[in-house]
Amino acid sequence: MAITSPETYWWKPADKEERLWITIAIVWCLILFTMMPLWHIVGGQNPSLEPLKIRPTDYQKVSDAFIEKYKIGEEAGIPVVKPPDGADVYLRGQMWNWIPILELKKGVNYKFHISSVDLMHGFSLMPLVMNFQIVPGQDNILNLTPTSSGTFHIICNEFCGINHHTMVGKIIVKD
Ligand SMILES: [Cu+2]
Repeated sequence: MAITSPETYWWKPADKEERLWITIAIVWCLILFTMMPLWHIVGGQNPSLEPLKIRPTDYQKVSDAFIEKYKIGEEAGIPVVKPPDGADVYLRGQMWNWIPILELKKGVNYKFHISSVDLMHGFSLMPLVMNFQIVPGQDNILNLTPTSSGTFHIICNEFCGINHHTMVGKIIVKD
């Protein structure tokens, strides 16, 4: 008994529908590929981020001074701070808190500084899902204008140790 090869089809040209779908897939890939850099320019979604270098110990001092200056109360041991309109706001990430709790006014522009004084944290503003990586030594500056009132939570989305899951901060926006 002779060994015979099974019948194969690879040398037969692809049929019409197959060629059509391959073309659609390639065109779609090219559209998405073009949109990536294009959206960066025309999408208007880029954060006003200007990172500056700052030593964690200095950030600790600057943010402590900010808290002391504008503190209006305390909630579960975390200071509540109400900065004046247009002020520089200092938010500090540290194991395992976002300090302080901020009370802001709707429609007012604030210059946010966000940094960490120990290790890397992830700033995730809920429920808006704005995400920024917070690295010690980097002062992340964000020009932020709250457009709706309410209570917003900040979740740490970068694993930072045993109590990472409890690292929840708060921003209160009033009319
Ligand atoms: Cu964290």
